[in-house]
Amino acid sequence: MDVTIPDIGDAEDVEVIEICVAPGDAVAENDALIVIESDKASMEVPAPFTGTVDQVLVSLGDVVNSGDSILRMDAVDGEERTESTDEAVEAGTADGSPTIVEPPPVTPEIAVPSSPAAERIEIRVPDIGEAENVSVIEVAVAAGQRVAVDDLLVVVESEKASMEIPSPFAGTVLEVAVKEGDGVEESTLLVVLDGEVEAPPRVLEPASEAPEPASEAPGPTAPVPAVETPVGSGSKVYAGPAVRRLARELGVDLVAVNGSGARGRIVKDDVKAFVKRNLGTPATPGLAPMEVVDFSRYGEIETVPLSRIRARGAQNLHRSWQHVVHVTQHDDIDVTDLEAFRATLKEEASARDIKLTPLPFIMKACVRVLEMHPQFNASLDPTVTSLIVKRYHHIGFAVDTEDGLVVPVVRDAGGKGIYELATEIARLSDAARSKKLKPDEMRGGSFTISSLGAVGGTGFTPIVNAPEVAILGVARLDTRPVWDGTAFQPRKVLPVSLSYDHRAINGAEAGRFVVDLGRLLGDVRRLAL
Ligand code: CAO
Repeated sequence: MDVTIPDIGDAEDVEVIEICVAPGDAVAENDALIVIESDKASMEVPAPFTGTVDQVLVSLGDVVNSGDSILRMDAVDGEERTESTDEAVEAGTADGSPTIVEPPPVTPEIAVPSSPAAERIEIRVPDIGEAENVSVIEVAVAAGQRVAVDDLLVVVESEKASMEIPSPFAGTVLEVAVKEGDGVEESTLLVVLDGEVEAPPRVLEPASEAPEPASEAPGPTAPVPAVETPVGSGSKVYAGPAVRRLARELGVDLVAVNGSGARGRIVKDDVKAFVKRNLGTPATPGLAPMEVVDFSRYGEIETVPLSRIRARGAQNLHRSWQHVVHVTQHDDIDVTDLEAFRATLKEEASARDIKLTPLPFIMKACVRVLEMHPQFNASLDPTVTSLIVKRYHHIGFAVDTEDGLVVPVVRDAGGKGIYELATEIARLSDAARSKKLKPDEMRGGSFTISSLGAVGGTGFTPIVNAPEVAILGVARLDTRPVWDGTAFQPRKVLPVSLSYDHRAINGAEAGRFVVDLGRLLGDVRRLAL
């Protein structure tokens, strides 16, 4: 029997983003067969009956519509079926027909007093169609926490779809009215905000009645069912309900899992691979817990919740710190000639609307040194028995944003010229600061640079961005007296600090890396060789 795409409402040309079965697979009624995604929702198409998959008729990325056949199944329960799946859906028969969760409407339920200066804003569960057994699976905020527009507040989930409810306004959370596990329904109060309602919100009424937004200024967005809008926090989880369920069963925090699906979506295999990897990792001896101190005994205190980016960053840094055997190699590089060259380019660069800082030169030089020392452009396999050397050079760089540290990645940095690198660095750091980075723009790095050059300092110990094996820290360049054998000369000196995983790299190799980097940055004509 053909299984078809059921009625998906107004959605058209939806994409197949996950195929959960293969020919020969035995499936139980309601097991997910494929996952489709429109711009508003992702939906699982479940098996209409227990049986065996005979043939899969669609591929990843295919575009489908209501009524399209997606696969062929043999029923094993011996039940004679006379109606087509489509007919069953149209007739609205519950038994055996594929069920979907309609994409919820795009209007968050917000009760705002009419005055634009209104402060108390109630965020409620929006219309969730016929979804049943909806519960809160994640509460992302706490009372007292400051939130920005679009920051995640709560994730609710039915049996078939999960929906993220973002904040429609910037403000402070006054009250969180639900906790994880609470059952909710349409209009259940979730969060009360002390909102900064400066401009008329973009969506307060159903779309058809809403006035056109006056500008492109960011406004509140709708709850996003089953998917996150990749706004660049990198901290939200982009996964469907079945994957969330599996993760919960296995005790996996999806925040730590990298998605390999379309647009970085986490699929079941990612969760399984994550579990496998962690099982293969030698156990770290337990740490004695930190003493819990009541600081208020010693004076006035204020508890400031960490943003999700900071909280996630803290976890990642701690994980890297625990797993990586860190050593840091410091050096001072004479960049007098580079700085003179950069000065001659200033005008030309600004005519191209480019701000030419030392960073693109450093990035270019790093790629050349990584080509000479490929073991730095690598990752250890989870069992620490081999080194996975990458033939590509995607260079991450730390960007300091209001919400915390974000590491966008410049793809194929070696193939780009200095101006192109400068443009890409500026584009990615702007996107990071305006929370517009796409998840894919933060993935796949093979080496990272952390530059505090604009800030100051004479050196620091960067933490390796595991599973990479090395990171270059760059401090502020300064004019110093350098002895040339007969006299002190004023030279521009750039302090660098290379942290590396000593399990993958020896100290002598790291020494040679910084010496070669110094040679290239000391005479950038060598970059052309
Ligand atoms: N020494 C002296 N001056 C430097 C310098 C250095 N090493 N690096 C940059 N500068 C100067 C630039 O030339 C620029 O000066 P002008 O405005 O006069 O041209 C100024 O500092 C500001 O540079 P920038 O920060 O705008 O640009 P950048 O290319 O150097 O860096 C970025 C971009 C995104 C890396 C940076 O803005 C940033 O966020 N850095 C912080 C990274 C961080 O937090 N790292 C720590 C993470 S923990 O490991």
